Amino acid sequence: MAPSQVLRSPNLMAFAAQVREGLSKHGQKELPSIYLYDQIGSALFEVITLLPEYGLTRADERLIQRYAPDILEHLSPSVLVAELGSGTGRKTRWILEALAGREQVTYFPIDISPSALEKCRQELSGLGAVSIVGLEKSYLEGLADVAARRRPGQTLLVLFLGSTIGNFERAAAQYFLHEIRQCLIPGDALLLGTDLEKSIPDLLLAYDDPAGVTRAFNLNLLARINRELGANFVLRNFEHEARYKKRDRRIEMHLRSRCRQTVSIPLADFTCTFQKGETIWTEACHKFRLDEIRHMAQQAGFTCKTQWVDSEWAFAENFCVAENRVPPTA
Ligand code: AVI
Repeated sequence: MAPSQVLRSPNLMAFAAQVREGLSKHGQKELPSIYLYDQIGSALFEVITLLPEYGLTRADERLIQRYAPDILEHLSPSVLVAELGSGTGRKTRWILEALAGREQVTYFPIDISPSALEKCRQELSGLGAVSIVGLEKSYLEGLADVAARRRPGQTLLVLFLGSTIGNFERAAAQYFLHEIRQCLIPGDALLLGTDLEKSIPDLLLAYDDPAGVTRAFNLNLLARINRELGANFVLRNFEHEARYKKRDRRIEMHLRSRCRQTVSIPLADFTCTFQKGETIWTEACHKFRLDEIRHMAQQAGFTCKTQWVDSEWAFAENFCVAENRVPPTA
């Protein structure tokens, strides 16, 4: 792509600006984790969800499959379902099937990626009583859009699955829940998937699997910068590292420079030097405690009515209902 064309693409400009900002930080260099999920990164993430060491997604799906009827019991008839991040639709199917057994349902997957929305539509297209309306928007813009479409008497069920909330800093996660609540009315519901604290060796294996899929997922971020911003990262000069930060109760993914090296990123108009051993922090995956989630929900104006916990992999599905009062943000 010629530079003049590139300048006309706001997404690419934002990507270039954030790469430049993150890599010019003094101290810890960073890259935003959202950029892990291009077409190749999303495909690699799908493989991660199948790895025996990464039990998170299977736990999420088991809980949804098992408790979909209980979720329904909490919801009055006439439900609109909005999902933040469309995923593959595999887990959502259980909820939609259960709802479709009692009423016509409209499902709004919300995702900035058109290809993710298309995949989700393909996966769920066979469900008779479900209309799928994909919204190519940010989570909160999409949710505000769904809220504006609701008719009187309709209840909104928001799905935020897969512990994506864990990829936010804790304060940002709290703020985000509050923002979700602002789009809802009392009685609306949020189903929130959260990965729980577990043994550190298990966590390290989940994020540094022996088959090297997570390694490829992490390194693809540099490959993406090469592809889209014309950079010259030599992937072999970086190694994947997963660390557990006890104080923050999170896994951090890093890319460690194996040598002193200089990389140029033409479309970000930037050259970056790495020392041997220096890392780029690419993702944070926070782990939660059950009481902490109840507290976060309450601070955001929800009551956590039920928490279902998987018996094989410590993961919780939290069913939260919007309260009458929205507390002010801290
Ligand atoms: C998407 N997200 C919930 C995953 C996680 O576990 O935090 C992303 C991931 N990164 C490496 N493996 C999985």
